[in-house]
Amino acid sequence: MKSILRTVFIGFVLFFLMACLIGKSVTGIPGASPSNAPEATSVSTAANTTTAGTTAAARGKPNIIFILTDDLNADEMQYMPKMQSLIAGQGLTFSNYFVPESLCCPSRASTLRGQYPHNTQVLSNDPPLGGFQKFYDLGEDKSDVAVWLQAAGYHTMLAGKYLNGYPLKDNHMYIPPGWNEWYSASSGTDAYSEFNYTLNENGKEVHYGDQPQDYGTDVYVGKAMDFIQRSDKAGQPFFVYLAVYAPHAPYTPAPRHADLFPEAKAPQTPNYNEADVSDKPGYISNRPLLTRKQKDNIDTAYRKRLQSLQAVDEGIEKIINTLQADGQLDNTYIFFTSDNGYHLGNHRQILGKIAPYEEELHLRLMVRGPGVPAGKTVDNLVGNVDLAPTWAEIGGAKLPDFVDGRSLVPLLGDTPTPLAQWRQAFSLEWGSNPLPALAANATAEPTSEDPNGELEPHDQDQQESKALPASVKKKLAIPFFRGVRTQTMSYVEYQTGEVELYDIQKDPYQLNNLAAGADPSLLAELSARIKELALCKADTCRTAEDAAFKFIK
Ligand SMILES: [Ca+2]
Ligand SMILES: [Ca+2]
Repeated sequence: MKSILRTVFIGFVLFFLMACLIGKSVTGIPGASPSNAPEATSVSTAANTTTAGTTAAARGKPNIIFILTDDLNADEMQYMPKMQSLIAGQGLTFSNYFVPESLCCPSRASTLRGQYPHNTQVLSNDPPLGGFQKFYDLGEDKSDVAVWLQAAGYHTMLAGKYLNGYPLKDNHMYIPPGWNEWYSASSGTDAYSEFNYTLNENGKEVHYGDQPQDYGTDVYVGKAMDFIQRSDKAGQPFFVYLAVYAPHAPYTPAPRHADLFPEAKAPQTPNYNEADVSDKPGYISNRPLLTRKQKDNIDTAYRKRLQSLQAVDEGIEKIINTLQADGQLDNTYIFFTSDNGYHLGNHRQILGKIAPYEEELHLRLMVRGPGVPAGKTVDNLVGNVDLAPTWAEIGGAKLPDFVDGRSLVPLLGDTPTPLAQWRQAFSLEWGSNPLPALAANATAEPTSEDPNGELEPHDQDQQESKALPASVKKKLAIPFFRGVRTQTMSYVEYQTGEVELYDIQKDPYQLNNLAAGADPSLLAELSARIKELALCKADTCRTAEDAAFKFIK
């Protein structure tokens, strides 16, 4: 706790020093409309008098910046003091933001298309269940949020990680439609290490080596800053999709941050190395307690993860300074989140994702922008499927009929939609669609293979699993599941017939699976809702999500 406070404090001090040095308020005016005068006036006194005239109001449409981390969990977001002060502190924190599937490629496909994984059909990182190849084969890149925003007049750019499995094997310089500028690795998985990688930069391959200035996060941030300045000069509204690899394995920090957090240890939450797992499904209850070596590995990973985040945090400040200098800060929405969460010893899992627990699925979304009140929290149930429709509404883009999610614009102002009039249920998913047997066949075998395939560096869970005998490996594989998250409960049905029910308000660490002794009416209601959500499309998703529950007290 002390170290968190210290980090936050240092962040605030640096932030205010910096604000003083550049002689203008970086804090902006919370909730100011683009036409509000004071901020525009203060900006026009700065050196950029040529661009000051091209202010928000004249340009019409607001800019949209999306900053996406990779595998960052909600707890670790505390270690980004600049993000906390410059985005959350100047905007909203969505406390109930979820991803339906805690895995890179499915989450990113859902984000780009506004659809649950069972509708994008991108269900894993690699073919045949998923990967970029599947997204491409299904033609989904021809209609995603980049295409919609570009059609609405936006100058669009992607820097960093796209979908796992990009580039295509037989067309490795392919750039998906909708992107005016493109900076993504043209050489498979090498960008995860942050050094010695090659980018496809708008059709030209550029290699980055092993020098400090080649560090991936810094490079992507630099591309975004350059793009923002050029778009601003051109007088075009812009959409930036900045997807850093941090803090994904192998968790490489920038050299300047490699000595930070020397004492940090993974949070010893009540479910860390859970003592009694007899309530859990087999893939957890068959796990032995963590060994000393595994605990050390988790702590080392945790330190490196926190270190690797610091360049992202600095990048956020640089981008905000760039917007400020261009007079665009008050006309720009900035969204920050992660593609999925991560477990570090929770429920005896080592390091990884996919399982339907809070550490994996329950994230935070931070948003600042025109009219967004500062420093507030919104508790409505929202998720990655809502991002594309939100950006489409902000940008005045036409939304295709296939979208499952909903715009968050009604939640971005001073009077958000009341919880009772909002979504009551969110779908949780992992595995083939439809499931071969959804809670119908207790003997069905878990079929999850190696979900990370070769399309991203393996997490410790996969690495250790590889060395185990096949029979043990099978016991520890996460069976396919469908589930539902409500405001207060999490309910999951596995392909094996196992079920889990948690009261998240009473048991936020999911220590006591209540399924065995639960009210049969409640279980039946939740089970019926899962079946509706698992098969829903567009309007039928929203109907299934919005229906009130009778048996949740
Ligand atoms: Ca990820
Ligand atoms: Ca337990």
